[in-house]
Amino acid sequence: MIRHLLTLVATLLLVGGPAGAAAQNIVPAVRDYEKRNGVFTILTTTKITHYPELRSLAKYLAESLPLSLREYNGESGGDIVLRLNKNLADEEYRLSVTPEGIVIEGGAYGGAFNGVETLLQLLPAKVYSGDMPLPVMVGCCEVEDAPRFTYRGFMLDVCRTWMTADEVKGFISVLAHHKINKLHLHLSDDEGWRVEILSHPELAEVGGFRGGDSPVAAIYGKWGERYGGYYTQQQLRDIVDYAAVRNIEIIPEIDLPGHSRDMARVMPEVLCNYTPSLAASDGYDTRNVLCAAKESNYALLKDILGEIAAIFPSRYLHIGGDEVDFSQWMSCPDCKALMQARGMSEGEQLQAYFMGRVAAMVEELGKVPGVWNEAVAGSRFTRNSQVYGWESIAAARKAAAEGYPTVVMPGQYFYFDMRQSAREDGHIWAAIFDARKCYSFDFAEQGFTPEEMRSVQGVEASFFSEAYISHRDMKPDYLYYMTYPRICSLSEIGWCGDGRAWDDFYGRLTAGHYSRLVAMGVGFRLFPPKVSYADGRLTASTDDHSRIYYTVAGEENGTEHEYTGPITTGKPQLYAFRSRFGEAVSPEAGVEARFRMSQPKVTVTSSIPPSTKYPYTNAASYDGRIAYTGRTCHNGDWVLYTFDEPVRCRRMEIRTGYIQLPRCIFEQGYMEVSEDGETFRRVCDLQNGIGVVDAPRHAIKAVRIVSTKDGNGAAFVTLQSPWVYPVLE
Ligand code: TNX
Repeated sequence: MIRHLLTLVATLLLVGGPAGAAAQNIVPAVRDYEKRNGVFTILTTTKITHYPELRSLAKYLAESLPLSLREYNGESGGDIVLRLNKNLADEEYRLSVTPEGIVIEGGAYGGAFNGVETLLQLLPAKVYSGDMPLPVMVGCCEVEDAPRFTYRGFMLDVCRTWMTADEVKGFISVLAHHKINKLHLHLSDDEGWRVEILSHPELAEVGGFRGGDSPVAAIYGKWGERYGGYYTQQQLRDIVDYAAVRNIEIIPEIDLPGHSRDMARVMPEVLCNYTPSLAASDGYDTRNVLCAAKESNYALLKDILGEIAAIFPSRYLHIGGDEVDFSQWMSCPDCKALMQARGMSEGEQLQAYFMGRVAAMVEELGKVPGVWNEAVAGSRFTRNSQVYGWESIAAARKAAAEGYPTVVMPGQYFYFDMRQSAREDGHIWAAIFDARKCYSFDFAEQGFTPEEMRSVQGVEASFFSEAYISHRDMKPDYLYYMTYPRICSLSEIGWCGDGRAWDDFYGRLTAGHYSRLVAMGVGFRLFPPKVSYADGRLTASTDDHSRIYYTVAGEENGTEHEYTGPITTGKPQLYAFRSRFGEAVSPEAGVEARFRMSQPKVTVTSSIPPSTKYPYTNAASYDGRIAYTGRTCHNGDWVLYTFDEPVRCRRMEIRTGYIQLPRCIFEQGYMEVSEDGETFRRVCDLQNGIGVVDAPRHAIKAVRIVSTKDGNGAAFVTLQSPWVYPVLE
């Protein structure tokens, strides 16, 4: 008994009081939380008592709380009880913690699941690391809660970057803790086909791989090797089951009729009956649109979609419809004849025809077609489809106004492949935004009318993975860094919507939720520390319980020191700060001068003639600081950068390829520097088309990169002006 008491006291000390005190830190926030007096103590002998329909939920809970299960027989004293209550909406739940026990009631499985997730958040964060010490106390409370939207989704692109079934499951498990209930799986795209199709096995067996000996050329990294993978139908069923236990519905997407280059490389007969010239397409094979006039294509899609529908029990089957390039249809004799016969003049109309026929197949399979907003841009093909509004807020509103059930996901708030601040990794086409800006998304402020809101099913964020592939080896946490805590913001918008101020949310995140993410093993992004410099003192601070570290320019190996108080220095630009919390890390922060780049005058010459549109002269004036070569590179080709004046710097990078999407690069090669412009010294091999010289001892007069490989899959190479990091002194 005494031992028992001691353990209790120890647990109490460990978690700093009854765990119910953390209720304010629930993410997403609960609708009603009432604190009551007393605690319930979960002992090793406590049982999880459940309705027969909730057996898999009870097992799920037992993975976090190692308790034995028992089927409900009307008695419940001393237990954690999982029940259904038909008076509640499906995803609604009540959670009651009294000194006698814990009762979770859900309208349906999903409701009970949501209650279980809230219960986990009432426990110490350790519960997420799978070794929860018992006994543990839970503060008494009454919770009543229900989601704002029935659709709280996330889209994962497993095509551009291949993720194994286990990686997908790992990702699902964290989504589930945020009460996200849909995972939209982007299973086909130009660079990969990821689902086994028994009636056409070559789609996955050949099209699941790119590069190497595959007919599918690589565009986004791993250029030189055969790369990829696919899920067997069995693996997908297993993922579906795994997700279902976690109240997540998997919505499969086959992206049609565009984004189908991979399919077209495996089955060239799906293309239009004419061969467009590739000369105008930068060497990138743009023939990625299925011919709309070939009956054989509809037969093929019927086979494919039939199998997809059988694998995924979801109500929805997403058939894509984004970014269709109509130029091939417009030059195809068969498409032209079809358009003429049906009195069409625009590409949109033919797209509506195509999507309409495919949507009808989906409906015949008993499902609701999901489509990207472009699919309904022109003529409407069917009301019975769910529209994913991604291009803009206007596009999402338009679909909603027209009465389509609409999932709202404008890129500038919900595309988590976007950069989180100016100097970090990621795309920029939609915006640069962090979890705070994502959280600020407000339907009313964005002009959604009450009428439009009736069509809004919910929200979805996405992770498109073009850039992931080139970061993954060096940054294993990239996916989680890009998506958390932005998914926390998404989950709250979807769960309880606007009206709660950022400060309240941020308080819950940092005081409670960050620790949960750490216990889940998520390497997420912290907000950067605030840095200021005044009166010779350099100060860094955070308000998220993280620790701050700093490096000093010029110190060997970039040693990290822990920051413990203001640094007295006349050279604040030497210091870079970063905060850390578990595996989580912030981007670097410091005084502005720390990050300034110099732009010395430079002349670019090359063994490759320049493109006429973006020649080497005045490269610096191009948006994105890019010039193009006039052809692809050959083995031995070189580009020479000669500076007007020798450049002293702490680091110089020569980058080929476009920022973040290194496609048109020197795929293999090396970099040389010269102090006099005549004798060159080899300094490194290029990696991902980038060469780096760190801490050069002398001023650099010229740099040269040399290709050691023919071609790069594109018709040219893009060149960025040198990235010159000035000496900090
Ligand atoms: C647009 S979102 C796309 C994707 C890209 C993404 C990159 C959508 C329907 N199409 O093909 O991967 O941007 O952010």
